[in-house]
Amino acid sequence: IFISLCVFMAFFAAFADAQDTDPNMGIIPAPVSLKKSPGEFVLSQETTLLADSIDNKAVVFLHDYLKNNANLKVKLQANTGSVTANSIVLTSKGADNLPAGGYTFTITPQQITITGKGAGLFYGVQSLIQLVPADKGAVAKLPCVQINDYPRFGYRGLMLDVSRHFFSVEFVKKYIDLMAAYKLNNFHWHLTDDQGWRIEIKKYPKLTQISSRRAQTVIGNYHDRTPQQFDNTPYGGYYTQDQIRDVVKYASDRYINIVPEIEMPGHSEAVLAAYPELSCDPSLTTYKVAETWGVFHNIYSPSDKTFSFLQDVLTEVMDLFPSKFIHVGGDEVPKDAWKKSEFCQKLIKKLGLKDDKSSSKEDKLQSYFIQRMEKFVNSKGRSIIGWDEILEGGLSPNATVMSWRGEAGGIAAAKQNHNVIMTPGSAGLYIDHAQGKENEPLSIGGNEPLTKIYSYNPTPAELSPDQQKYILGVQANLWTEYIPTENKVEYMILPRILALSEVAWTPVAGKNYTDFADVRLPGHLAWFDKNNFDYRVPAAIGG
Ligand code: TNX
Repeated sequence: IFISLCVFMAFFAAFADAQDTDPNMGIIPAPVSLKKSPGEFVLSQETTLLADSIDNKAVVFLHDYLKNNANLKVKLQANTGSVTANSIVLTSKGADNLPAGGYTFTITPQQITITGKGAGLFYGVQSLIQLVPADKGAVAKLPCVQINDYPRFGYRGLMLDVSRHFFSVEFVKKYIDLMAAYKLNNFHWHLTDDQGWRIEIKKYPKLTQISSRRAQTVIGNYHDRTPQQFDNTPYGGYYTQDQIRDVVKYASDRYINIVPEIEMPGHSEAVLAAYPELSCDPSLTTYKVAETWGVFHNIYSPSDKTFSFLQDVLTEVMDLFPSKFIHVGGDEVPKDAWKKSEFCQKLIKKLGLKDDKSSSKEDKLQSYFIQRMEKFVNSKGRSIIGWDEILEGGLSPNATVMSWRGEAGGIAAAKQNHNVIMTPGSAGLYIDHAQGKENEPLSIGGNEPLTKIYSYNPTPAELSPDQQKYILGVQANLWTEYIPTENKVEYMILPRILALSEVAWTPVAGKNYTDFADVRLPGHLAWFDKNNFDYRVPAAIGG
């Protein structure tokens, strides 16, 4: 009888396994390992939340979430050590050997236990939250499970361009909330560009008085060069330093670092409109905050005036943002203004810069520019990130490269033992591009469906395992030339950032597009519906 019982149980287990239509329990990004067991935990108003410390960020987050989103007011109590039935235990005890950002998460019929330190505990809470149906109230039944989880990459980024179009503090927080829900941890805030400067700098008031406003904006698809028309409407906006501090704290409460970007030496026309003395030709009176898109030829002069301006700006920026990384741009810098400038040519001679096969003397001048800024940033204990053009003319000694023009820049940088963040447009990470071929709202063009971003692997096979260690992580970018509204931001990022989160978090072996898109995603789309988020229905769902 015993043997036949065992055979039956083995058969039953195999059968139950084969029947498991949702092996990741709906969680996005898919955890490293998840084992279900029989039984369930009933979460209700009677459940107690026990924490090492009741003001821990993850604890506060969960308590607030249950109250505000699941209609469950659970008691919050410091854990005195005695095991209590019907409790959620959040603890960092026993978490010392977990990988950075890692957590374990166990549900038994008596107790939910999440073990993790710092961000790890917070990520465990995010996984739990995904199991609690929103607006349930009264009781939620959670199946028993044992999850061990940790991120594949330390840098899991999402960029928002607030220069081309400006977004309110309230909306930026919403963007940050979405990042937190999917365990993304670096918000790259693109704060300056030709079309508008968006951060208050006390020492240079004209940046907010003049550079933050443009007289009008081109309408229609400018990149297609269809006839240009303008909306004849002034447009502007900026964040005060108090608002920035508030957002930094909000993000940090969610274990999200904010990487501020101050563009140099290009994408700086808006600054030159206010401070033409920083340009190569201060006698010109035509500098204005740009009203169209693309690349502009007026750039900073590599003069002492410019360097002291940028150092002053970065000093205030570093006071506001605790981020180890400060992004200094460096992309798309046409060098014709430098070629024409007598001052630049003299400087090139003085520095002994010469054309060679791989770079022009002006490229080398850009490298000099970025290196000088890097020295300053490093002197404050921070590091720079630059777009991959900073490789041209020689990489600054400690710079991290954001590889956007394909992976080539990232590969070259890793081979030079430099840190890299992969964000190649060619892999679907330019989420300002359309999500399908037809019936999409006006966009810069392209066709970057969910499948494409999902299948990206940020560690190029051509790098050795040692070189792959320089790939800190991966990021998607939302440029907003054609994205003037909050709804459209949501539509462009959802659900693509869910695919991004799995690229950044889940080991390659744990990824499965069908499980992601057909099994787990629908529950998240329902959550978007409930919370009134706009999103793109992926083509694969519903036919
Ligand atoms: C290139 S990506 C840019 C941006 C544009 C974007 C449009 C990068 C570093 N620069 O200035 O907004 O293309 O997709």
